[in-house]
Amino acid sequence: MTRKKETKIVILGSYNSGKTTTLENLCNKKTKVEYNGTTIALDYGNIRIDGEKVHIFGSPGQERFEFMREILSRGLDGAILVIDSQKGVTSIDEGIINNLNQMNVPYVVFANKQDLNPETEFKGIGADVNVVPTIATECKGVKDGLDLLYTMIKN
Ligand SMILES: Nc1nc2c(ncn2[C@@H]2O[C@H](COP(=O)(O)OP(=O)(O)OP(=O)(O)O)[C@@H](O)[C@H]2O)c(=O)[nH]1
Ligand SMILES: [Mg+2]
Repeated sequence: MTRKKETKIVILGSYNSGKTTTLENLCNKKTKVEYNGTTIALDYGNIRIDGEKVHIFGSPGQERFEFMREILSRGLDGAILVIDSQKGVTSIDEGIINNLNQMNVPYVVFANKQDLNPETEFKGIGADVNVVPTIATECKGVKDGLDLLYTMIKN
């Protein structure tokens, strides 16, 4: 019996950019492993889109967890890069973008914390990349952004 292919999406981005908050707003059932409010292993949740199961993994943002980002990114179908719009693109984000481009994986950028700084154009993000303005704490933009990524993965 062949198992139906399920989709794997990973949420990446720098420390404190809003990855866990984004995942919490996208998924009904979720698990997170945090210490003092920062992700130390992973977040996990799932959601159904068009009847198909989509697994969403949230990565830790701290630099020392590079190994965890690498493990979580194995076999991914698509990625969400969450950027703190106040801080812009960090060196960690640049590394993530390079990896995603090399792996030829579809991704969207969430320009998060729009309530603090309504900036959506960032140095280091190609003009061909979809940038979605989000306020994860208010659940604004995140579902539309996920739908956009899902469409990119399926096409
Ligand atoms: N004002 C504002 N605060 C936000 C927004 N999204 C997240 N935050 C806050 O930013 C802080 C970090 O959010 P998290 O979701 O834990 O960020 P993270 O990227 O998972 O952080 P790490 O796991 O440590 O890398 C929390 O205090 C959130 O409430 C937003 O859109 N606007
Ligand atoms: Mg987190």
